[in-house]
Amino acid sequence: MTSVDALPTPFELTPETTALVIIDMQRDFLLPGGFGESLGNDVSLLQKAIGPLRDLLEAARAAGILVVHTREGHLPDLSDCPPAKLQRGNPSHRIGDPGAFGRILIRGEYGHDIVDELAPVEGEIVIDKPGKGAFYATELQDVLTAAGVTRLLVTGVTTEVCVHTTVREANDRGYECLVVSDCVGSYFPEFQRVGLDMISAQGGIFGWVADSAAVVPALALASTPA
Ligand code: C5J
Repeated sequence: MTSVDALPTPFELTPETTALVIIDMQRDFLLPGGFGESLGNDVSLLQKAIGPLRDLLEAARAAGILVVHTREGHLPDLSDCPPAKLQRGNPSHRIGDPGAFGRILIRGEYGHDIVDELAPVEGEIVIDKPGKGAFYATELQDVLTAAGVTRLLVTGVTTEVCVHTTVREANDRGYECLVVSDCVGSYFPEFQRVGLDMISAQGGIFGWVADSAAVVPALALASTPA
């Protein structure tokens, strides 16, 4: 066991009970010309997370901890998309509409998949989720239980939407979550700052926050045989 220097207190890292969760690092959200940019967002704010996250992913693979990737999206017939979600937002860019990288947020389309830099390798879990939270209508909790995981390193996009929703869901289910601050991204700098502050405020109301410079060496240390 190793301690990560984190807010509001050190976070105990135990590789055998910890998973790296990578939320929605999908082309639709991150690539220039994609869905995210078509809504007027600056995707470079999200792309900043790719480099640190690739390093963290390599460290997690080297440490042998469970790696879980998620993808937000829907079945081609949209039967798993509530009307309230479908009808929300810019009418010319709705879920299922044609986009630069295929139908927007539809499973199997190029834009729905994970960016090349963070592509899952064999043995890693990929959870397809219809909602913002990774626990809602998915097998995530069963997967974590079967693996004996109780502590999550949470990363991905966007900080205030799918990362936050997932951390809140996890917290209510009893998981200890550490959000890796430079491995999450928001289109809105203010939401990034406040979203991270909200995790560790009030004595860690939703969990812990640390940057990858603190987590990566701790992962290496924790997984080195004594
Ligand atoms: C959004 C997400 N922002 N993955 N999805 O709609 O955060």
